Amino acid sequence: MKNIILSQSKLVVAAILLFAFLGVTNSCKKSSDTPGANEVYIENMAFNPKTITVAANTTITWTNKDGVAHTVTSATGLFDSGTISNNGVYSHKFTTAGTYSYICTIHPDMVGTVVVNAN
Ligand SMILES: [Cu+2]
Repeated sequence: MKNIILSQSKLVVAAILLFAFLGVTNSCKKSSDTPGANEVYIENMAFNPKTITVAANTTITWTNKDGVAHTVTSATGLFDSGTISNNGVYSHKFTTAGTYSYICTIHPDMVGTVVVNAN
């Protein structure tokens, strides 16, 4: 009888540890934030992904994950976000196939490219 109680309590401990482990791995997944299909994160002074490829008529959304302000500014003047502060977002719909280079005007070393494929 004592052995049964002992093994049951071991089982309970094992179950608690398992749930705790699952909880930890689950929260890790949530915190390792990655941009979605039509999304660019501005983080660590860079555009992520640096090159994004979408179909024509797709709206791309940039989110500034940095503590400092950035811009998303077309090299040809096609689009310009203006200043995007921390957690700010900017969206632009790309209607025409082509390759569009852009920079952050505050940090001109930050460059990105949008490749738009014809539908
Ligand atoms: Cu910047």
